[in-house]
Amino acid sequence: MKRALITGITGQDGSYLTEILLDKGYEVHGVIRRSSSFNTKRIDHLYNQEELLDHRFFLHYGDLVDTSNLNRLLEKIEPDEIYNLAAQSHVKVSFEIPDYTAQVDALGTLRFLDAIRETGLKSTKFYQASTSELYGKVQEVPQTEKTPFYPRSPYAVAKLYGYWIIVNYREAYNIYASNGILFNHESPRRGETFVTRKITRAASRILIGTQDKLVLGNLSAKRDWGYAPEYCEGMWQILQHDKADDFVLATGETHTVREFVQHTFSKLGVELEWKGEGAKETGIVKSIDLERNKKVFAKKDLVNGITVGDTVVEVSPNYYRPTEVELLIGDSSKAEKELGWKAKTKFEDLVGIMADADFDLVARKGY
Ligand code: NAP
Ligand code: F7E
Repeated sequence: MKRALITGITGQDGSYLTEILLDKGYEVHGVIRRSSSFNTKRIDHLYNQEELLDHRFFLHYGDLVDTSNLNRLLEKIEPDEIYNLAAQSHVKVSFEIPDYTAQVDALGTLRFLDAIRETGLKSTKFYQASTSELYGKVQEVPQTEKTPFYPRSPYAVAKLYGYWIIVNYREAYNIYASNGILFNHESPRRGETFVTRKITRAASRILIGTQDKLVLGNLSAKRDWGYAPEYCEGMWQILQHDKADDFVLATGETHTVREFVQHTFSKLGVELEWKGEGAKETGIVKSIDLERNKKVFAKKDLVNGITVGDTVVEVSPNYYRPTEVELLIGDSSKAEKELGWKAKTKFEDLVGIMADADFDLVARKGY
């Protein structure tokens, strides 16, 4: 039985990857941080399954800033595969805590690689969660494995170190270490402060009447958004390749934040019109299809939070970033050719999955 060690197991990707690896018959070990409140809600459902009783799913306390802890974990578990997903992953927050972001996202990767080297676990394969944020102020459209990097945030600069230390340890010490350069991937498990989830959650709450407005930053930023479970399967495929290498995973389509908002409301039966520009831009309710909501949700009376003419979207410069990444669109032909990986879920379907899940959650629980 193969043994995998996942850092960041309590995050969006960690939870999907755990399901995928348990399904494939792996023994899965996850690193969790000590927290003053529960931080395992994305993996709690796995506790009730046979895997735990089967002794195939284990959690260990740890932190990427604690070198001796990482060494101990490696010695104890001797994993065949390591997926390093742990990170301070919020780009805007990285401007507030740049030192901590570098400690975790850059040096955390180094600590792990060094632990592999020191424990002599040379056959262990290592996956590094690299990111399309490396391209930042893009030097080429679309972005491939060969596009030069130009990071635009402390997060991206820290991840740039992570990327290159992987390449260096691969070349210097012959460690099997690969970078997955993943473009944005989303799901109903996405953290609530990332823009997609913020939008689908807010739109649901606005319809039901528990929130007045959705306040966002740069509506014109463009992202290549895919569906997270497919990208987590891609992580596994990257480590099954005969040699360690770096791969872009992306959909090849790009959309603005504004389009994400428009499609979310539309999916929930509300058409918006946009007025003004920049920080004065607003999204106003043009029409509400109550019949459609009645059919889809069978909960017509729930959708009573808005009327035609209401301003439901506003812009606040508080959400602008000191340096922004304006456009991302990836080309994952290499992954398709060498791994057989291709994104399947289209933008509108992704919006639909997330909007439905959040509407359902808000309707049932009110948040
Ligand atoms: P996420 O939901 O923010 O999860 C981050 C995980 O890292 C959480 O489990 C978190 O633990 C853990 N963590 C944070 N700091 C840690 C530390 N010091 N020591 C140990 N664990 C720590 O992120 P995600 O969306 O799943 O992304 C997974 C990885 O892929 C991240 O490295 C991210 O930077 C990268 N990435 C993400 C995307 C994307 O679009 N999602 C794209 C490219 C790359 P808590 O639960 O305790 O906070
Ligand atoms: O922002 C704009 C914002 O925070 C997307 C992380 O997983 O993907 C993620 O990073 C865009 C940006 O994701 C708001 O300015 C507008 O242009 O959802 P986000 P991100 O910065 O792309 C990459 C690949 C990672 O690696 C990261 O770990 O949306 N935007 N208004 C906003 N963004 C947020 N968060 N909140 C707003 O109100």
